[in-house]
Amino acid sequence: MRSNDGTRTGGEILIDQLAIHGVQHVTCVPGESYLAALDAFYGRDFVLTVCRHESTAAIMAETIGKMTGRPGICFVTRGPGATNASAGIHIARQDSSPMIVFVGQVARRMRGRDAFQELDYRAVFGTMAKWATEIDEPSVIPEVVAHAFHVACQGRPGPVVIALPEDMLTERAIVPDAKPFEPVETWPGLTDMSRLQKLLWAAERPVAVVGGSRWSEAATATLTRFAERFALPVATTFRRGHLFDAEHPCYAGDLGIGVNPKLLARVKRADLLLVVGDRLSEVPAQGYTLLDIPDPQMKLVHVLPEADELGRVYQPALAINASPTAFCSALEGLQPPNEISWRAEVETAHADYLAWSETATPQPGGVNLGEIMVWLRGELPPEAIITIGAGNFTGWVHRYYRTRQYGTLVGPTSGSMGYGFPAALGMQALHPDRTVVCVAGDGDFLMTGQDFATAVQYELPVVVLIYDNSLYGTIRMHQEREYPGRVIATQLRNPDFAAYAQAFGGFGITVDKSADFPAAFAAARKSGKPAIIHLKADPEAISTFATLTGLREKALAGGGKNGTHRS
Ligand SMILES: Cc1ncc(C[n+]2csc(CCOP(=O)(O)OP(=O)(O)O)c2C)c(N)n1
Ligand SMILES: [Mg+2]
Repeated sequence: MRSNDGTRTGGEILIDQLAIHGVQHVTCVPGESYLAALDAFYGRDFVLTVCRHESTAAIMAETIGKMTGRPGICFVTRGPGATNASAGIHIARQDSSPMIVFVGQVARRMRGRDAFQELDYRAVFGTMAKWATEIDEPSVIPEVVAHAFHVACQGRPGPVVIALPEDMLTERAIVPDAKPFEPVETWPGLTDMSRLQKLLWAAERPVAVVGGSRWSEAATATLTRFAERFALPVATTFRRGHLFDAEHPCYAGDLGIGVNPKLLARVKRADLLLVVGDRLSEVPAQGYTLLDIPDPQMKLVHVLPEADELGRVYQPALAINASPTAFCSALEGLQPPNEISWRAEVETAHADYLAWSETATPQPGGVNLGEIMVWLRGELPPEAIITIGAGNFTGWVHRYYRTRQYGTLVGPTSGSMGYGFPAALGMQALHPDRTVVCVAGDGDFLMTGQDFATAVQYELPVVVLIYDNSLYGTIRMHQEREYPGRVIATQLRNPDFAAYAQAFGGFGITVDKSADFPAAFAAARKSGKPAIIHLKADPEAISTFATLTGLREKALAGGGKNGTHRS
């Protein structure tokens, strides 16, 4: 109950700040450590989702941060709540997503005694989060929270952890609110853009690569116009496929795991590489083999919103410290040469992509996830959202699904299993009217699958496809390559996932032939409920281009590494 003497509790001041900064969605698992903050949500206009596990709450918040560019907000209890949430905090760090995690803390006078569920959050999250802090006085809440929004969003975005001592949340204070936070774009200089223009005019085989965060629908539209004007082949980096329309004539493909060899060759032999928004970290850089380090073989133009990241691994010919949205606006001022000598290249690049993703490769067993992806891409509208976690099953999504719109492919660049399902919940909460399809592995799904209960509770009608190969398939693949025939700790005995969905109050159906998928999908959508389609796959179908037996035989014959997916 609010007092009328001008004072507010720490909890009330905090929740008022969240409203002021424009927060709409909050996820949580409750705890007695932050009851006063929870109480301050009572009767307020937030969409508050209570989850069954803090990893779900944190990943949902990370997804909301990733796709809106404003921090996703998550509340968890001290100790075990915080450590459970750490999966999402690590993802937000690696994926450069803005997020703020509020964590309960023991009362101030008890700190340092190893009190019940006590943790030193600055120490525990000091290297994992972008910033970890604790609020000692309710009077500084507006200042610390405004700063947290700034830190989470500026430069390279990331997670902030804020610990809230229990007695601080109930203490009263008189303090003015902070002003609403607005993210600041970092603009490229005129000299940067004229140097880029010169480099483009001198180029013979330029390629653009886009990835990272801090994008927007408007920025991707501007980038597309730039690509059209310059006839530039554009590739997207690992799990950032939503940044460029896959059906656009300038799209060159996905620079992730299991990459099209023709795309790899094209990027390697480019004489000018324009990398926008992405660090070109280990996975898109193909285990750091794509570009010579530190001095790349081609002229590299690296555009990132954080000066510290520029030159960290690669020495660019031109480093531009700018956020993708600001940089793309500035691209409107560049002029293409009168004659674009590389025009035929863009056509070949797109043709290579189409050929690579056109038809699913044949696979052992009745279910071919490639065929299902090909069907879905013809069936789903461009605004439908696909979410994924980590595992070999994602290879079929990356290769055969064609993302056409900003914000419609959500996956962990950090390769964290268990991501896709909470991401689907986050995206469905953000976009109640869109179709949201989560493609999960059998191992992947059960890392956060208890929150199917959350989907049912909030009537979030996501459709989950579980690719059940009864394996931690990715690891089995590596096992067969490195230790052929010595199978250990990678076999899974799974539940009946259709019955699982039904037991929770959702819709469940089993499919063991690709041809039965369209009817199953239609039934799932028609049910209007959260749904699981249990895809019974043949374990032999280990990736888009290998079988388990094939891998084993090759390794036994001393054929060396086969080089497929990592996670
Ligand atoms: C949280 C987490 N734990 C472990 C791993 C290591 N790992 C990567 S892929 C994988 C197996 C994935 O199995 P599944 O979801 O069934 O997909 P599959 O590879 O069989 O298609 C494992 C254990 C990881 N990436 N993330
Ligand atoms: Mg599996």
